[in-house]
Amino acid sequence: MRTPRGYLAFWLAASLGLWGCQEQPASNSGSGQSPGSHFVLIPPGEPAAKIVQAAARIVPSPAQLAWQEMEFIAFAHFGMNTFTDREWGEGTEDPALFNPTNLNPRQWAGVLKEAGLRMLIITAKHHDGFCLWPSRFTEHSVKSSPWRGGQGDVVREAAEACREAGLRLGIYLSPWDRHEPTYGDSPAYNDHFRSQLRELLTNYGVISEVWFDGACGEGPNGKRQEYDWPSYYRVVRECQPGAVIFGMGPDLRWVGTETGYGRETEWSVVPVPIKEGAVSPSSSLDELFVPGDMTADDLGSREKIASARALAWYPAETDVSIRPGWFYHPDQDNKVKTPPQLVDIYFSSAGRNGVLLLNIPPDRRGLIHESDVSSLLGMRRILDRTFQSDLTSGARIKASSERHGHAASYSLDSDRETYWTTPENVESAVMELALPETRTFDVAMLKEEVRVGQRIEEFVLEYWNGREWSRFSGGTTVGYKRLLRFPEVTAEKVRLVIHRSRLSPTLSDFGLFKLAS
Ligand code: FUL
Repeated sequence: MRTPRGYLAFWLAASLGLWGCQEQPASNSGSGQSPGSHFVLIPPGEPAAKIVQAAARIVPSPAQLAWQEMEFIAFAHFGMNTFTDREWGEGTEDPALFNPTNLNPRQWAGVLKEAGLRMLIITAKHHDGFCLWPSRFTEHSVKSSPWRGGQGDVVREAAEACREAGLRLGIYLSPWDRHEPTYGDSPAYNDHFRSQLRELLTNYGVISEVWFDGACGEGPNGKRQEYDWPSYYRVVRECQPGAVIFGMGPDLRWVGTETGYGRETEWSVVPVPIKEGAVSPSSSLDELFVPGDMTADDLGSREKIASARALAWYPAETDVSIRPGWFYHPDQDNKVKTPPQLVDIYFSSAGRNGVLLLNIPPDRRGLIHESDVSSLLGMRRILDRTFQSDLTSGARIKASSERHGHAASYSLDSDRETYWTTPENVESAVMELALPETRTFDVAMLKEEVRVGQRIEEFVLEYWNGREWSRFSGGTTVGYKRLLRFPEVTAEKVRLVIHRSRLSPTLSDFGLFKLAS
């Protein structure tokens, strides 16, 4: 943690014009190596054009990039509610009710892996306070249940199963706790919460995501707990420097709905809420961040960033359940989302610059139910068949301009290290693709090289119909991955027209596909 240098230095430097959109150190994983930073403070009075340039240079931290590259991850809501048929428990449930008959996280991991999901986030403690691991700090846990004679640990079994299957592990630890007696006595509960967090982050190997839910249903006469968020972040950074903090934390934001559908325009660089008043320029985002509402439609347009006090790489995670509820309910066995519904959600989340977090709640046996398995595998078959052959293979590509060392052809190769871009300040471009023969497609994939920032603001896809260029798709943002679906196009020539971008557009991947059924 860097020591604040005081506010005076900031105002002095800013008023002398010495300090324009200065880049701040990444607050996690000591990411001094990245070419840019994932957070900048904007000095008061900064011209709009300079803010746009600063935004274009913001990049993900290494932990954020690793998270983004997973694309599709799983939630497992499992706990007391599984056995009481509820969504929000009261905290007064008898631990004796928790008794899965055949708990097998290896089955979960096997299914998730086969379905192409890369991480499992487990609800170690939901709002009812019942802990899936034998916490030293409460009796309200698996150790007071009959399951495995009180010797069981669901988090450990899940951690081992994930490690064996090559999946990452994340934990959900609900800040709102309806069982814990200290909840509402702020300092005491903050201590309790940090202790539980530390237990989970030190005893179960590598944890890649920590999920801080903002939900609290206490109501006007309920308990009031002031969470000491910065102190929670410090525990995460200390114990798991490679982890990202979701929701009430500064690394990942909630997309804003629980439908699985992200925004058409999804900026990963957005104004972030920070403490009121003057701030020291040497503060990290962890020190300044104040959890706030990030659910508006427009978060990152030029208009929005023009009035920002701070900008950060703060990408969207899109959560949704495979069933109507977050927890397993037997009467929802026939309401599991179908493979086409899951594919539609994938296109509208992972295909809109987000990471899809799909909840698959284990049942009372402690297994992923057969209906869910069949939907997941059906979805995977459609996605695999759709993306197995890229119809741009063998194509020639040329760009209206390219920067030295960043040829247009780099957007077609499979090398993840290479990308196309224009010289700085060339903010529009045309990329023309000549396919080796006439081909039919109805899906396009675009990817920006987010390791240098997110830049594209408006684009159109066109094909040559023999007489003129004709539009078949288009959009605003691209980001890490943009998937577009459109009525079938049969053509030999296709072009991407980037009408507007920040600084200089980049493209690391350009693909065309035929949707499988
Ligand atoms: C919400 C919670 O209240 C739900 O129970 C669920 O855990 C969902 C993912 O987040 O805020």
